[in-house]
Amino acid sequence: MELLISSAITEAWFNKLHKHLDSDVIIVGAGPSGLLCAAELAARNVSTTLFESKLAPGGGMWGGAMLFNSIVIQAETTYLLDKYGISYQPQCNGLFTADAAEATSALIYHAAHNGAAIFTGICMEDVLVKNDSVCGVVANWNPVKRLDMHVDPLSFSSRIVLDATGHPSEVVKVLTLKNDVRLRLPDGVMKSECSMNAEAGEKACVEYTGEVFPGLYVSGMAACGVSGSNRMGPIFGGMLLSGYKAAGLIARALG
Ligand code: 48H
Repeated sequence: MELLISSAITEAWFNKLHKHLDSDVIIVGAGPSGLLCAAELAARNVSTTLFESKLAPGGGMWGGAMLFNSIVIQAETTYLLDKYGISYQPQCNGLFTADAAEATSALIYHAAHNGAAIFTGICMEDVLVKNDSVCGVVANWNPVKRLDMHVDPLSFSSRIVLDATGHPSEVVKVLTLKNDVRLRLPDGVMKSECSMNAEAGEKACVEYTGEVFPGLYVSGMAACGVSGSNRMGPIFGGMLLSGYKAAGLIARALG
């Protein structure tokens, strides 16, 4: 019995890996914007691979604010909660709250159920750049990175990569550190995130969601970060709208 269990797990996992060595889209980071984008793309039969460095997908949505695990969303975002079966309660001034555990687990479930392949514990450490275009990522086990083990990574190709790594904007950071590139951003360079301003940050997060370099898109806090926009605190409407917008742009680009 034990060996049958081991065999079933390794066969299923390596089948998933082989199927996703090459995909239409690689999403790096399974926070709310990456998960929403993955769920939307997979629902359109786009082959979607999601790498998350932590054990659990969900990013910053589990924790709400200061570990008070409720999230806030605006009235104009509730249609996305309805679409993904997440319940919410009205508060004041057009704001709503949702349970962080329900909201996060719903996004994870729909991304996986719609067909996105979610790989956890795997960390993007570099990008593939060919013909002046990003065409995949280089990844390794997160524990290997953390233990600073000298182990070479594996490469994964895709037509499009989405940086959904949140505050650190890891994919754009590594692209600009290792390559002499100009980004499709004001001044052509990556900026740093600015201090808290909820209204401005929510607007910028959606506005700057898009392609920053051929083959490389940004969403969520990464879109705020690279554009030098404000953070917005524990309001998640912008993250969901950003993931939704990224999926629409990417689906259109794939044709
Ligand atoms: C693989 C990686 C890597 C890597 C990071 O931070 P997230 O939740 O991302 P968003 O942008 O969808 O949501 C942001 C939101 O949670 C938030 O932080 C807000 C609203 N802050 C406002 C404020 O003022 O503070 O998720 C990103 C995910 C995480 O799970 C990381 O573990 C993962 O990306 N990640 N995965 N390879 N190199 N780097």
